[in-house]
Amino acid sequence: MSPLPQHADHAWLRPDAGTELGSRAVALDAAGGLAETVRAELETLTARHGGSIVEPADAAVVLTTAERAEVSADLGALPGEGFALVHGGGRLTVVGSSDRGLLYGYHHVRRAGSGVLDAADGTETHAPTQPIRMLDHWDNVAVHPGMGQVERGYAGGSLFYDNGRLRPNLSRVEHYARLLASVGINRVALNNVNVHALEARLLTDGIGDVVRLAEVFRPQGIAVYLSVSFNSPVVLGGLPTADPLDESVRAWWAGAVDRVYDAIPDFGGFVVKADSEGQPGPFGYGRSHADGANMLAKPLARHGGDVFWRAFVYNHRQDWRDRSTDRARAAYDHFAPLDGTFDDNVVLQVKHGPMDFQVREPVSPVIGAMPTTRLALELQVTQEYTGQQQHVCYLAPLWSQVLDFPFGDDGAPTVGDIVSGSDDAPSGGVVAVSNVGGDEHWTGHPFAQANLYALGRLAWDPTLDAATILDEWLAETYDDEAVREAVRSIMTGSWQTYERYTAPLGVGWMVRPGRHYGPDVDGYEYTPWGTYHFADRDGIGVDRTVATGTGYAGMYPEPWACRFERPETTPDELLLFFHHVPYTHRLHSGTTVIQHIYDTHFEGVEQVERMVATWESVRDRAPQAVVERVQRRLEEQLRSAVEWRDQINTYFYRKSGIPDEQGRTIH
Ligand code: GCW
Repeated sequence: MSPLPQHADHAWLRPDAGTELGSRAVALDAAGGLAETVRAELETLTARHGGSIVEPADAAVVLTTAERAEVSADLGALPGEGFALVHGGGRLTVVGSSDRGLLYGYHHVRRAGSGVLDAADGTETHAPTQPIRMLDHWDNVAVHPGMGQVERGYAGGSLFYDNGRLRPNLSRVEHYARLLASVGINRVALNNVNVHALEARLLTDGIGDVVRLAEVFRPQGIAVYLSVSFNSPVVLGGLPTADPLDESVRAWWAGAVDRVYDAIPDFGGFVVKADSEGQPGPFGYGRSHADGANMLAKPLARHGGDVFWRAFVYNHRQDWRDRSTDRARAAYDHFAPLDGTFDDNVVLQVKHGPMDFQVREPVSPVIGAMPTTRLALELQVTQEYTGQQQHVCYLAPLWSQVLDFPFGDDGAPTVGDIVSGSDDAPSGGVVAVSNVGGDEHWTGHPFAQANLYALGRLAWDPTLDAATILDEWLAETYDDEAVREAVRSIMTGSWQTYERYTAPLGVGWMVRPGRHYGPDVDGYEYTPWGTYHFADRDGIGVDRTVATGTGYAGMYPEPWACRFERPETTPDELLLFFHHVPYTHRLHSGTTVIQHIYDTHFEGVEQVERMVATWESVRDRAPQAVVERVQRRLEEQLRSAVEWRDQINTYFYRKSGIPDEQGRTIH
């Protein structure tokens, strides 16, 4: 058993922050489990900062719920999970729609400080846009050969499990649950969607571990989910089949679900990766994904649970010679025809792009094609393809761009609107793969904490600005203004910096196969994974047009289908995703594709050099453990960026024979 380091790093819940609220006379008038959580938070905060907990009549700040609130303002019906801030009568009253809304209101006021505490008389209400704000953990109970314990985990082992068992001491999970609640996360899935033999048993004889984790997450308003194997009736139940239309299979699932709810009455439900990358699924029995998902949905519905069914289904045994198969089409081809056939408690969980969390992809067309299905947007906080928490890469601008994408002309519903639900399809919400682990800084790179923070804030309100979220996180995480300024300058634009020195113009991949770190331009080119760039001596890119390519561009509604069909109307950053063009093709920016490749790769490295210098300038001011960790990671980022620059530039120089206009060194 390897004990976890205790959390000297509290991430954005620094004990010395929250002074404004913590130094006042505060009252709590509310009942319910989450109100008790708020009470414990207030006791700690006021004890630390010299405030006190008093009767409501004596309080400067009263925290209460709608049913008890004594305020003159007419609050109407507060939205579920929402809260109102009522300034009047010489005090601030924080009114939660329920104890859950109160918990979120508490964190809002703690975070905002005097700007909110001392605001002028008046009332404002806050509520999440997305009712579903969920993190998926890709944690395995045991360490798996070649993959480590957490699949695509870059922050040490699992926070939950060690050496094949649940950790006896869950105090770090308690702090993690607080961190999540403070940014509004309300659901977590506890185990990897690739469900191995030991992990499959969490559903049955391992349920005791799930009970214990549910006890830790419950006080923070977070429901727990399990990833389950579609073949559970076979591997756990000993049945000869897992056919979703077989009565004995349905009965097995009904019994399994009932037993889970006996143990955990507020259990959230299941996450399922089926018929994908070797996981079993309904195709194995000649059934559709709606048959599979609905079979699980029925027994869960009796208890109020949901199925999150993943749309990440594609052929990973493709023949690279076959130009008619396009992995980008797969989720749409499989799922769009099933619109309207899923049960009400099935949420189809769709990755934000059609491929796989590349640094730049178009938005998945599935999200615009299933108006009567509950859709969740799946994002990846863990930086699998964006530097693996060795590189600084602040992802909120990428996520904002996805959430703001309109499926139609300006004014059409955006991705954020669609997943927040409609009358035809209630919310599916925002689901993201977590980036935490047992690491003393939680996320490997201390600055990667900002991505987790931003994910919660954007799920709560997709219209929040990435720069504002960064400022909030900085204010909560570092107390020194010079450090904040340095980190702000390092992180702002870091997503584009990463894009500059890696694969160009939306073409994606070019990473080392399997590990997905570092450059390998042709690493995936002749593999079965369906991830090709087709570079030859004349040009590069994937022809996904309707006219001459795979037809993928036609899966979008107008104006996008027409725009993506022609290089002239495709945004530069996605050019090579949609088109195969000559190296001499001129971009909207005025430069040629080949010169763009050279320029961005030199610039990207220069930007990382500036990051290193900026961090050096505050090395005496930030916490020492953070200084050293960040410095080591920046050194690795610079080494890796140089490697990317040189391999990419050399590769394309050799292919094209076209020299750099500026005559810089290309090897
Ligand atoms: O990006 C790929 C990863 C796999 C992952 C898969 C998925 C959990 O490389 O490690 O498996 O996506 O999302 O299911």
